[in-house]
Amino acid sequence: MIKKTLVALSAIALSAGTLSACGSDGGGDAAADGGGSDDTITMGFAQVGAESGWRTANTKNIQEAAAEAGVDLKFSDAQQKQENQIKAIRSYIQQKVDVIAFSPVVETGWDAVLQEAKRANIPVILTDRAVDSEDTSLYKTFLGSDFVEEGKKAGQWLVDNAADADVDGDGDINVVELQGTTGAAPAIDRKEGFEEVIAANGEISISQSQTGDFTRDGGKQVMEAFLQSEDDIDVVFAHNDDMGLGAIEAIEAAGLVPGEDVKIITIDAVKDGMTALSEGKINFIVECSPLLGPQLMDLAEKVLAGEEVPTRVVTEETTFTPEQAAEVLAERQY
Ligand code: GYE
Repeated sequence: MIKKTLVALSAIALSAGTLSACGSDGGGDAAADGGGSDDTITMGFAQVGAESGWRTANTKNIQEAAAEAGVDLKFSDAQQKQENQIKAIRSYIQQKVDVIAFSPVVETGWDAVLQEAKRANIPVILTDRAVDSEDTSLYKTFLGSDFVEEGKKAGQWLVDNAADADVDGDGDINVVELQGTTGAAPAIDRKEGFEEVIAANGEISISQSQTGDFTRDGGKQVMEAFLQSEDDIDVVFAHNDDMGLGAIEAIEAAGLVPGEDVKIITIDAVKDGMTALSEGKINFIVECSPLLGPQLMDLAEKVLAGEEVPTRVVTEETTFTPEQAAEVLAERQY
């Protein structure tokens, strides 16, 4: 535990009699009382879940970056449930970790637990997803992608390739949308960015839009329903690769050729998505990097050392066509 936090915590311990037993047995559990008296940073990380290839890569990267930086990481998986994330954060507050980082499953409903962290003097770093709290003093910084920009890049590809995307040649480009988790920042923002850009072309419209919860299975089921309810779908815009991969299964099961009979645009660029892109089953992927671990550890160290950090750190990302995917596939780590 770092010294600055120790001072703050001892003030809390004094005012809260129940905490006085902490570490008093001599052989106390260093992890339980926040890491002991050395300079090791203890971080509590409340992850969303394991819903997608992106999330798996993100978790692995954070765990590896913590080990590399010598950060004592306490990790929890909320199985995509906000109540589980709130419980995990409360337990980190109780354990008196030095810093809490989390990727909020949805945008709303965090103020109460973030107030609790603030009262306990534990800084919070938002990782990957934003909260909609008006009180920005509830967190130190937000590290992650610009999801509106990602949605715009996806929409721009469609506008630029509109002629090709009118698969049935009827003059209308009929798009179905597989949304991410309802209420999640990437679902809200990707939709917004995409809609803003496609508005430039009056022939492009979204006929159906539903959540597939960022999972492969969700994408497959929703796509099956879309295909049953209309037969002139030209384009699928999936908010992540996994849902796009699920849609490919549904399209193939319906006797259609993904990437040809139905164009597919996704976001993430994980290895399975890039493989499908290089095979022409997906037509375009907007990259969203899950490799946030090293920057997160760096920000945590700075915040705890009392250094100024930017309130927003945006991840740098690119886009991929099938040809570009084929070129980088061999080196893709995740
Ligand atoms: O795109 C999706 C994951 O929050 C950016 O969550 C992340 C998203 C990512 O489940 O695959």
